[in-house]
Amino acid sequence: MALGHGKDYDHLFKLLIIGDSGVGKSSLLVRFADNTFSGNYITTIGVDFKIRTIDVGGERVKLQIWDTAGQERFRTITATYYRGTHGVIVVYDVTSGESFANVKRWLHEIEQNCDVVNRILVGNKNDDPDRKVVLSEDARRFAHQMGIQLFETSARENINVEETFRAITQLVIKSRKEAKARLDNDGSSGVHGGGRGGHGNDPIRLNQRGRPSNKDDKKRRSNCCK
Ligand SMILES: Nc1nc2c(ncn2[C@@H]2O[C@H](COP(=O)(O)OP(=O)(O)OP(=O)(O)O)[C@@H](O)[C@H]2O)c(=O)[nH]1
Ligand SMILES: [Mg+2]
Repeated sequence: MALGHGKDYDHLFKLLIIGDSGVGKSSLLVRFADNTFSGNYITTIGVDFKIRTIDVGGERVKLQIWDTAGQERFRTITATYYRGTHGVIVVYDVTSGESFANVKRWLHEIEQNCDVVNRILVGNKNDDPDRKVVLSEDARRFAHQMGIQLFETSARENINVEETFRAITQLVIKSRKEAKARLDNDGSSGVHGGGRGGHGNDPIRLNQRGRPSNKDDKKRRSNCCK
């Protein structure tokens, strides 16, 4: 294991959990970090975070996981927590069609705050078939359209929670390796004029219209890490 400079991990990633109020964001985090569950509902005020270190492919990954408030009145606060985020977990409640319909809104919020970021979709409370209203098939189709992986979980029954956090962590590791490979490539080809580690080898960013993005775009979307 290559642990550098007294650190007890190889990677430190910041993850963010978003979604409507009451879908079970805090419950998923508590299940993942402390392996507990409470049926009591204590709505999150502002933001909270927990840390857990996991082993992925022989590497120690320290996850700093931020749990945001779903309530509308906290929206202006939580937007600032996108800064430095590597991966976002968007949660809906499989027993609430409204929370599923609002996923589009949450994905839009990510777009507003991040240039490129890893995302994963989670349908929580998947533990009572009688109460389930968001069909797996519909959710799968939507996730496919959006190019996101879908996990149906239960924080209460501890179903798929570990798998969800591992999947987003693996996505982050993969995209970081790809970004590093791209940088190394650019550096050695000299296409951008700068040497390795110089300022001239930044890749040109394209906006949604395929044009080089201007400073305003960068400013608006520079909150997340790739
Ligand atoms: N049946 C079931 N209930 C759950 C599950 N996860 C959470 N709940 C319940 O749903 C309620 C809301 O859960 P929270 O985790 O507080 O929801 P939240 O998304 O953090 O809500 P905000 O902090 O208001 O945004 C609580 O009463 C939980 O016990 C689950 O997997 N299954
Ligand atoms: Mg909460």
